[in-house]
Amino acid sequence: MEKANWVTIKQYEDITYKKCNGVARIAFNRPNVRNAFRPKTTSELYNAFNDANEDINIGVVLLSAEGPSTKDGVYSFCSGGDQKARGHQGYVGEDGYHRLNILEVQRLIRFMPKAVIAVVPGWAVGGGHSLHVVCDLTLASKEHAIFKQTDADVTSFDGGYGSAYLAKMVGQKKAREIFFLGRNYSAQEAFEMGMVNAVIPHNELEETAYQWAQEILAKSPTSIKMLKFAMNLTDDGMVGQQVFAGEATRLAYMTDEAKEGRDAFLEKRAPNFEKKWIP
Ligand code: S0N
Repeated sequence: MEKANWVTIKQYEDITYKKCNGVARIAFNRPNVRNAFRPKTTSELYNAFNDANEDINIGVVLLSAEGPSTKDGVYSFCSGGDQKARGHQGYVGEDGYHRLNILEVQRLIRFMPKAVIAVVPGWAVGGGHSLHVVCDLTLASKEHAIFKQTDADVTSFDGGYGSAYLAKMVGQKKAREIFFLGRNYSAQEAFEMGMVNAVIPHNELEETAYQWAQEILAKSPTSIKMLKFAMNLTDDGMVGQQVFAGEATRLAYMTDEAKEGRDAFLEKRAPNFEKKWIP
């Protein structure tokens, strides 16, 4: 397969954003603080994910990270909320208002009709750990990836996908261990507990992620979309049902029956649905 030849789409401060052959790559770019996210980061992430979502030529998104740190050469995926941007009432943006909006980013990853792959080159910690959990797939660096939940060290708690959904993934006991003890887990350990799809030699990680994306891109877009939404549905309650049904409605609009319903209304006549109740 051809190697990735990334083209920068937009210059951001806290992230990089590139595209190549149907794949978008969004990467944290604050390696000297272990890629912690501040309000600016989450708003840039949302903006880039939204662009990838809207772009009909993009089928897979990689959520990755630049690095290593120029200070000490350590690799990181993301260390969660920036504790230096955290005031007494929460995370403070440049405008002085308290906001973080990382959960909006999580929801966009979860509900977008495209596969999102977390590419974890190093530390995945706190809210950074939650982000890898909410992605559809996770690939981790064999040598450098470390998974850790520090929420209970800094009085934060991801009560949704980061914890409850994690428990569905690795089991209740293991998820409680991860959160209650806050230990470090290697890529291999994370693989064995079911929250990582593959452990990849570090220098092959990015290229492997691109190849996985190309494999997915060769599949039926409708199948990928409906399978993602079907697997989400049972955990997402009525919102999951709404997202799945929205796509079912889009497919229904493409039938002769739907065309007849629309035409009959516009022509001010009774519709003739031919009454085919196919079981
Ligand atoms: C990542 C860790 C384990 C790495 O340890 P290591 O390798 O020993 O490096 P350090 O020397 O500790 O760090 C290197 C430099 O990077 C800075 N830094 C690291 N992490 C952060 C961070 N999160 N914020 C700010 N700075 C960070 C260090 O300060 C150091 O800088 P210098 O060189 O200047 O000294 C280790 O670093 C670590 O444990 N980091 C903290 C992890 C953490 O607790 N993160 C926050 C967890 N909570 C969240 O993420 C909240 C998420 C969230 O926002 C949210 C989620 C769901 C619902 C709501 C919310 C919400 O709060 O709104």
